Amino acid sequence: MAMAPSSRLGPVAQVSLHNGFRVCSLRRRRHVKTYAAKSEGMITKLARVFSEKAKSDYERVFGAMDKTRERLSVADELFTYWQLDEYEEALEELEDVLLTADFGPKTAARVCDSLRVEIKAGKVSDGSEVKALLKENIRQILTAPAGEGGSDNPLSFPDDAEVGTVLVVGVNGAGKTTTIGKLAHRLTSQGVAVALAAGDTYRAAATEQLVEWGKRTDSPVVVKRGEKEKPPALLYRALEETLAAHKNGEGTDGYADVLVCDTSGRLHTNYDLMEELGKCQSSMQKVMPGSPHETLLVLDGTTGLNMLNQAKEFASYVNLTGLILTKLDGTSRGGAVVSVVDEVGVPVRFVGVGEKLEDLQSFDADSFVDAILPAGI
Ligand SMILES: Nc1nc2c(ncn2[C@@H]2O[C@H](COP(=O)(O)OP(=O)(O)O)[C@@H](O)[C@H]2O)c(=O)[nH]1
Ligand SMILES: [Mg+2]
Repeated sequence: MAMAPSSRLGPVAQVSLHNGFRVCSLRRRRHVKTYAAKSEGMITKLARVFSEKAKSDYERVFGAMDKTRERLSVADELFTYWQLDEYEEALEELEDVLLTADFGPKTAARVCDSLRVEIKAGKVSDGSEVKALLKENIRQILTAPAGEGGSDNPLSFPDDAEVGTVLVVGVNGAGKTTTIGKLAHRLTSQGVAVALAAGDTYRAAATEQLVEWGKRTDSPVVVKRGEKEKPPALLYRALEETLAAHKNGEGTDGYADVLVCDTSGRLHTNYDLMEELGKCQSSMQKVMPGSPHETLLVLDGTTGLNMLNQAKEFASYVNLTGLILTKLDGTSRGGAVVSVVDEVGVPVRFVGVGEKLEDLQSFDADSFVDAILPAGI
């Protein structure tokens, strides 16, 4: 649906002119765009953005998992003195160790049950092999939702999508807005143009926070227009404007390859607000069928197994396509990641490992498993 130019430019220009970053943003973006080959499709661009970061991600994830690794290191004693004829007792102890790192009763039992089956079948003979098997079982849980042959790319959009759309949801304080800032940083610094939508309309400070991230990452921000505009209406307008700007081509105000939408934090137990989230999703669908392409649930890793209830609840209102776990840098409850994926069946796409711009890492199951259970006993 075409928009009158004045309404398309309105809110974006207001914010940017007021903060004096619009002019600078366009100039810099043009520069960045020359770096990303023009013929390069968005999918290829994204694949490059994320694969280039893979190596440094590993070191950061390893560092962030210190506390969880420490908890699980108790299991190394079990593996060191492993005796096949006493495996039942050892498996019970292993289950307890997994519980201390918040693997959750269901997942801890499932992991140990499958070890038991393989031990009984004579597939392992010593502790180091049991540890390797444990790691493989966890890796399988983490990779199962994406399926074999699933995309390695933490964000995927249909090849023919003019603009990729991302809806970010979660409870208050989970880290949504910060994560959006980090994500915008990663994308824009590699030549992917990003626009942000300030869908958290209930608190003025929330919009200011996102506008600040817009400035830092050179991304235009669509903000609430008038007192009455509710999140579903704002996201509708944001997507419409972004599509219109995209049609007009690079250099147009609000031009973006990817639109990332913030939402208000809501308690997963608040029925009305959760319903509204469903409306946010459907208003984006109305503008662009198949949208939002990614609906990412941000979960605060320090809350451990509480994440599980939140994830189940959000999954019943919106079509979650991925999880982002934040604050893993400050927790020894990292095992909860495994239980959330196991029980909710949605893959982890990113992990937050600090408050800085660079502290958002693509999630890789192998690196994660190595970080919580390093090689050697
Ligand atoms: N240590 C750490 N802090 C984080 C991380 N992500 C977000 N935070 C902090 O968590 C707090 C809440 O973040 P915010 O983005 O405002 O949450 P929102 O309410 O979900 O939008 C802020 O103080 C952030 O700096 C992370 O990965 N690690
Ligand atoms: Mg926020």
